Amino acid sequence: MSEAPSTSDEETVVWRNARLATVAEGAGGLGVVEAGAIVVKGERIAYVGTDANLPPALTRGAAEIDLEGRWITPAPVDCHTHLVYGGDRALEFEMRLAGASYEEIARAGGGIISSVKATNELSEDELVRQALPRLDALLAEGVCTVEIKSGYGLNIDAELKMLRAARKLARLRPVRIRTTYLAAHATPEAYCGDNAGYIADVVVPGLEAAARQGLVDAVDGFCESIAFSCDEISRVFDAAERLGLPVKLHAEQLSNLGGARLAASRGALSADHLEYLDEDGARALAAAGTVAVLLPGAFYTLREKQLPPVRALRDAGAPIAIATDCNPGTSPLTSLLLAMNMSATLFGLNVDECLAGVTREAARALGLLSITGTLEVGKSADFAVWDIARPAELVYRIGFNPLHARIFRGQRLTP
Ligand code: DI6
Ligand code: FE
Repeated sequence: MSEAPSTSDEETVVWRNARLATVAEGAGGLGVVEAGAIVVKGERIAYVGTDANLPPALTRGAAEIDLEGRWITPAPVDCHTHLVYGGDRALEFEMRLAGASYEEIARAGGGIISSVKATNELSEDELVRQALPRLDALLAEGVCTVEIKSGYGLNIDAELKMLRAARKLARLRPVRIRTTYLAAHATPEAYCGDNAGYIADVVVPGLEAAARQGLVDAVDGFCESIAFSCDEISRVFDAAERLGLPVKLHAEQLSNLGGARLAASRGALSADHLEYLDEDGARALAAAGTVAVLLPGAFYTLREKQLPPVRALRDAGAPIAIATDCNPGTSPLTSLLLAMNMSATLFGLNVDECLAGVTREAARALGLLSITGTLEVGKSADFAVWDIARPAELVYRIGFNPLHARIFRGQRLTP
């Protein structure tokens, strides 16, 4: 995958007197460079290293920005969101706090079906309008790349509408958006539990339409006893394969159906949630290079007790990413900083794993590692400048945003 190349007459900017966490693979830990500098030529990174070694040929006539010792990291990537949806579920939350059960809430019109109703009722423009504040919250923390799923339409027109709304966000804000088709999220009530019928009538033809219209970058499904079985998801993955689209999967969130193994066997980009993953599953992910995406916002909101098997993932050598899972039901979270803190405090990830999890590994989970996710020459100049004394502060604080500047494709943007 490539983006427009830089041309030689483009503006050059030198960001100097900075401390860098390059997060480059093989650099060891966070790839820290003290007294560092980054040279940006047009949209791309042309140099990453020490201030002292800056090549004069690169910096002649360049604009200079003194960062006074601030830290630069790769721009965070939110690799799993359901950011586009209609309405909210605050009332349902309130009912739950008052002691209502899920059944009672569903009978009162709550649950995922209420988000489907609200999403179907809105126009594309209204969906965009409701999604913008959530996107802006992510961007305010330096995020430059966001994955957005469909999955609250559950009919072909509404799924396509969600994907168009997600793509439109990238025309309204300086951000890279990747869209994922998730019609296999729930089966609409009218199908009375006929998952196979829904997949044949809606999920597969909708995917073909989305691919024809160039609206989709990847295909996802919800593999769970309350959603779709491995066999049913396989039909969706077959269609993705025919269309040449990469796959990913919500797997092992509430039980172990072997979804992660299925995802790995299909060379999936990622398997997400994974609280109930077993050691075999962790080894399968590692062997396939499928990224394990942890979603602490859903774990927290659902007051889950089953922790994702972080040690098994580490031992197997599986790549681990972190995302918000921003959605109206189980993770109304729009902060990757908080997701990092939760991953450390709830799941036991260390600082290096947290920071790599929202940058390098999140980019890998989207198939974008050649473009973004680390500070390396040739990549898109997507980075965040922070008012911090050490990277641990990004993980340690709760509800505090130390962003100084967000740089997307070489453009400095106000937070
Ligand atoms: N995993 C979840 O927890 C949700 N979707 C998913 O794939 C729930 C979505 C919702 O309740 O709106
Ligand atoms: Fe999700």
